[in-house]
Amino acid sequence: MAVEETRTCHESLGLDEEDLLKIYRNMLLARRVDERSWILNRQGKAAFVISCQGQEGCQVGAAYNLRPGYDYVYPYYRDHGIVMTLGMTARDELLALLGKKEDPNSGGRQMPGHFSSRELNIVTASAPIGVQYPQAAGSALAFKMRGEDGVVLACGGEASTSEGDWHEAMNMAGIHDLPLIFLIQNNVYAISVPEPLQVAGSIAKRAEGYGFPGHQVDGNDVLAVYEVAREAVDRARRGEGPTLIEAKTYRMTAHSSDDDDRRYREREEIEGWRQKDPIVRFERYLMENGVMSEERKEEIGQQIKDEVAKASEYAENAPFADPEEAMERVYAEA
Ligand SMILES: Cc1ncc(C[n+]2csc(CCOP(=O)(O)OP(=O)(O)O)c2C)c(N)n1
Ligand SMILES: [Mg+2]
Repeated sequence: MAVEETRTCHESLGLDEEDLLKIYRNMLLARRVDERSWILNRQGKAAFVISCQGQEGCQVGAAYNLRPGYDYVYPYYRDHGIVMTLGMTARDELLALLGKKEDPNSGGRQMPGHFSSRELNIVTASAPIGVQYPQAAGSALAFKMRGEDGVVLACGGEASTSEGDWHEAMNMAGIHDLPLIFLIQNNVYAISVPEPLQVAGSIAKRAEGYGFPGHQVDGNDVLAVYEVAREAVDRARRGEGPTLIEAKTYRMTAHSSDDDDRRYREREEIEGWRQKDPIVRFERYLMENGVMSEERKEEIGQQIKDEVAKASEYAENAPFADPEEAMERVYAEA
């Protein structure tokens, strides 16, 4: 079921040490915010958590290629690593989690994980699986019609490829050579449904039927994802059309804070994937290549811990939105 593990090397990708440490920080920040979110949930402060844990490699690796505020992004609910790479902060994330007035995504109206930012061109998400794809194709068509070199990144899990919307958007992208990148994060489960009961054949190979390239990549190797996404982004900017990326990864937590995954998967299976944790793997890579020492790792870890603690304190003390404002900015005002 797992794709072969890869070892991609940063020099051949033109990434310097500063890039690598930025990528590392983004992955670690996403993980620590996520962990903090579960604590807030267990304390009864956060109603609902939906995690990125295990998927930070494919998220940060892909998003590191984008031009924030220029390219358009249609993330799905696990994409904390993507939105934070684009510029959302731990504070923004935790304000959203707790449904606070200052939440920049929706002022506390949306569920957590339904990202939105005008400045970052993150288009607001709806809860039905797959509806983002045709919208993303529309944005990509707009870039093309205007003759601009922007690209659109649209994300989802493997189960979203079972939706008609995904196929319609793939077809549209293929017909019009749209600057659209589909990043499918195949994390083996759709709530309790395992991949073999969701996907027949290969997701990556489906691209061929729509007339454009599809790649399967080790989604827990951040540099491998960066490389394949860079190729896709360059191709889209050159006006050559879409790419499908299937990143093979694993959902390390339960589906959400409302799910009990002990009912449908073995602890040993999770443990096996923990050995391939994308953050641990990247730490090992950075240390082996002399980019990060043990002391530097401690220092970065502490900085991020402090940043998340501060953000959490701020978000916990921030006021809730006023009930009278609930309908504002939901419907167009006459
Ligand atoms: C159209 C639709 N059907 C069902 C659901 C309920 N639902 C929410 S998440 C989810 C699983 C999606 O799995 P996948 O696409 O693999 O993403 P993952 O959660 O594994 O990251 C389902 C079935 C929904 N939101 N929308
Ligand atoms: Mg899935």
